[in-house]
Amino acid sequence: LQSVIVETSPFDDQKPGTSGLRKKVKVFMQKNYTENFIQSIFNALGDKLKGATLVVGGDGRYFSKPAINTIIRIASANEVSKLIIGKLGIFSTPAVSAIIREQQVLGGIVLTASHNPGGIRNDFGIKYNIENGGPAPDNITNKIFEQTKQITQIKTTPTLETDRIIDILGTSKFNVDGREFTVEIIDSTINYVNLMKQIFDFNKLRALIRGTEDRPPFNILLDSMNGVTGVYVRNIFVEELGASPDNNVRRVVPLDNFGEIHPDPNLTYAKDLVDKLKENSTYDFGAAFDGDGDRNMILGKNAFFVTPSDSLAVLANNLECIPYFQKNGVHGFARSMPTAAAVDRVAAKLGKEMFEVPTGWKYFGNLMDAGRLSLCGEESFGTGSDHIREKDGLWAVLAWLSVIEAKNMGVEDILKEHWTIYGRNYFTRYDYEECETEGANQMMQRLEQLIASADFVGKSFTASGKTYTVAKADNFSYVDPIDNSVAKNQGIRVLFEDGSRLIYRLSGTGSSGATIRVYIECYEKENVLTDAQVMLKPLVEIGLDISQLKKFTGREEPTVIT
Ligand code: VG1
Ligand code: CO
Repeated sequence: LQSVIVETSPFDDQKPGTSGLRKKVKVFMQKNYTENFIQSIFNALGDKLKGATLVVGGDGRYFSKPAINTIIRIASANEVSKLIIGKLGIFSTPAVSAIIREQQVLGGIVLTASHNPGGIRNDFGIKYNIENGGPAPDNITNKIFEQTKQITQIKTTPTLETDRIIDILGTSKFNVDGREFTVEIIDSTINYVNLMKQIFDFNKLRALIRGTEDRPPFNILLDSMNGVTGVYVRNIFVEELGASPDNNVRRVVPLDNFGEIHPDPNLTYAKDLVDKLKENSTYDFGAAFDGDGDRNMILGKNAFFVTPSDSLAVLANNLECIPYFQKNGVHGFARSMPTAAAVDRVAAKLGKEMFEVPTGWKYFGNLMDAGRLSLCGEESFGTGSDHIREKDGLWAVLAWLSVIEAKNMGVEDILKEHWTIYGRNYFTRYDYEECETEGANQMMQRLEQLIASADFVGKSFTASGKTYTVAKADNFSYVDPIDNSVAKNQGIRVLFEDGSRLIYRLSGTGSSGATIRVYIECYEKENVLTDAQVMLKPLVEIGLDISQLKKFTGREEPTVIT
């Protein structure tokens, strides 16, 4: 086969966001749009690409197949020697990270828009992961973006037959420009399931789920939300751990449009699961995952909700019950800046290093590679450890079940015990999705000016009888302790004297308009059993007042509250 050069011209909107390039499917369908971005990734990799192996796969959403075929052809012409691809394109984000590390390959291309809806009218996405298995850091995504602005040529092999290639397991070899090019189609669950078996005690987890002579079965309900985790859930929970395919798992067949739902595990978009747990009090535990399998939501009996910030803190406090940490030790902890500081209290008590990084998993990678970080999380339903370099929804559920097994306690009791020891960081996030970009930008600019004004620090705000005084305000920036790279403009923070916080950010994962996120947190030492929305109401009012959000966006209510 002979490669050819196709002339092209740049698109000006291919800047990767918090987690890759995400756009409507129809944007990716434009002539050369996907081709340009793939070629730009390869251009940014430069000489490293020659003779390299890459992993390709994703959540199987609509447009994955044509995108994979495009990647195969362009990779073959760009002197990549081998692609490892999940059958039917199926590869959860954590499983991609795991196999990049296990096979020690150059990197991977993950085809997903994560928790964004899929299908022809919705979103597609492309993300590059580096050799440590993690999302490309800013210096690489910036390089890719530079390439997208300059690109003039695409190298491809149009005669390479890709039809049905990803439907069948096995290896195909091609000769392109006199070089051998290999495409290996694998079952992407195998390596991942083996990794989980090394990390957790499957015998104990099986006993928990199936019950023993002196303990009834612990009744779980896992919701894959028609996303990619379905195949992994069936494999791990049904086949390995003996869960019932009828009663313990749901929506486990990956669909390319996620059955028209929003595959985002939170109280709004996974309401179906919440309702199931409320209706049926024989369920002890519920969990949901997002489209690409890196997010998780944890629920207890009667849908008792565990905030991701609390989930992180509880796991941090109990890691020693998991064989992986018994063997490797527990180094430091980390959270993204908007994540509530519950885990900080655990770190302080256990004498572990604690890091606060910008939003996005890519900021955890260096710390993990340096051996200073074992467990981290984000308020956006992301939890994970240094077993890979992505957040990992299934790992989080297995970790929770390990803690439940070891403590022989239910979810709610574990949380209450935790709050009694550490106090409670109440947290909520208000999302205003698809606002007009101009209004959202103006709101952020005005906030930036406001917090810079001389009298802002020391100012008091009162709502519903509660008063908060500003101790510090800034636009968060972060210096990576390992490579000293700097990330600026990561969100406006208003920090109050009692430790309460208001944070404002614009999302970097949306595909149209602007999404404003407002993060609201307060800490209570004694009063730990109040409803979070009730507890945080005064701060929410102050947050809306300070930002004049309603005026700038015209929105009375948030789209989603988590
Ligand atoms: C959101 C979350 C962030 C997460 C990112 C990717 O980003 O806030 O915490 O890392 O999504 O998650 P943003 O910029 O929209 O706030 V996923 O599951 O898309 O890989
Ligand atoms: Co995701």
